[in-house]
Amino acid sequence: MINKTSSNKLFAEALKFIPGGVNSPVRAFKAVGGDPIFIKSAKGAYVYDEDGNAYIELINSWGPMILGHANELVESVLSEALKNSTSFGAPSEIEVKMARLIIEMVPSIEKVRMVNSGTEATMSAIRLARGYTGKDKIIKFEGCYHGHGDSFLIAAGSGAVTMGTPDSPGVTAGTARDTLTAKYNDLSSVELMIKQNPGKIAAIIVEPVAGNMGCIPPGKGFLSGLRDLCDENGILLIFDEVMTGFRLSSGGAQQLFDVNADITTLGKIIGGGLPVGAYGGKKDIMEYVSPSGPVYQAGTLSGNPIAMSAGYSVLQFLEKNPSIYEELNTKTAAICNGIRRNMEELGLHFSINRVGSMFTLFFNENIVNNFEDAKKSDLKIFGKYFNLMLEEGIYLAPSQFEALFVSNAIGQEEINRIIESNAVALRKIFS
Ligand code: KE4
Repeated sequence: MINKTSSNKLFAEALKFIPGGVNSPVRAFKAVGGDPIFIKSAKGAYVYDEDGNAYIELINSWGPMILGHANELVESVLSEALKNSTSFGAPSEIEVKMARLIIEMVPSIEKVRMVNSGTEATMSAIRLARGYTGKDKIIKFEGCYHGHGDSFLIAAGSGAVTMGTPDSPGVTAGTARDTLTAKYNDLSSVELMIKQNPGKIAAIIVEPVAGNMGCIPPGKGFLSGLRDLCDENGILLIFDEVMTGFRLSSGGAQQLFDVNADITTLGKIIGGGLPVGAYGGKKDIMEYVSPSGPVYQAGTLSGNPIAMSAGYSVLQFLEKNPSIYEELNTKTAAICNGIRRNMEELGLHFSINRVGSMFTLFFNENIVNNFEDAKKSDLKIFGKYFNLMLEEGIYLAPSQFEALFVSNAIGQEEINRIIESNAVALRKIFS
């Protein structure tokens, strides 16, 4: 058993002051049992909790830490930036450099606006789509998660489904009425919605690779099919690349699958671990955003120079070292192949979905292609597996409905450790 004395004491304290003791629900370990571990520090591929336990980590702050924790490059850039104060609330050069770099790396983005979280990016993107098209409805997909904006908390994934509140109280019927939910990887469900709502749909928003019902890749022709449906019906296609942007390639999922979005939302990696989101797209659409156009959106800390410095240093590194994606793919494939070998030895046939350096082991013997499939996974076994891996010193996302993220700080030793720990955990559950 792990010594969690200090974490437990801190959690008891946290519960007095913070709802559920955490600042984001999925962190509370509700889906896996037990109290959360409190992280004290992290370096490279490891996190260290308040009781001195070390873990190889596969959350990486839910995606941002693609280079690993406390990366020297990011740290040195930040220490320089901190000397010039932390926020101006006025335009600064680093914001121009950041915008130019994002536009260079993501071809479909011609103009981009920085915000402070993925939620802000997606909320702003659908407001822009509605303002630009003059239409009210949006289509999202069951199990996809686009942050906690009201319009998205309908059949939402990630923490919402983990907590059992995919349709959150507090979202008004009026708001919910304008959000239509289709089935991921099912173009006919989208066609039906479009047919039933002629001329009313402003945008389709999709995770081009779903990460919030566990990792689910787009089926052959799914993304290009959405592109065609949008073109045929005057609907804007929004790729929510908060998770996949700069994770799957330097141009994100749209470069990987060669399908361009009209608006792209970004987050996570572009902040280098600091709070940053962004939305961008074609010039004529983005020109609709205030002050160049009528769609209002603002933010005290948008384009914050410290956050921009961190994010810019990471993106610049990724742009200059595209071989990192090959490395990340190879490392993640090695982990998944090792887990498959372990399962074969035990006669287990659970599904693993992987795209690049995102993957999910589903405790589900069927292929997982959509939210319905994902929800058939055995959550009790997942809870046991999570805690056994934690005891082995491997830190997984505390929910079956999350993707795991590999950082490039992971080396062969960590890959071996993860595979060995997986074998121990599976044996303890199944033999
Ligand atoms: P944030 O507001 O949490 O920065 O971004 C929201 C968001 C938007 N779009 C996608 C595709 C996302 O995955 C997210 C946030 N991801 C979750 C992890 N599945 C954040 C973790 C959490 O909620 O604590």
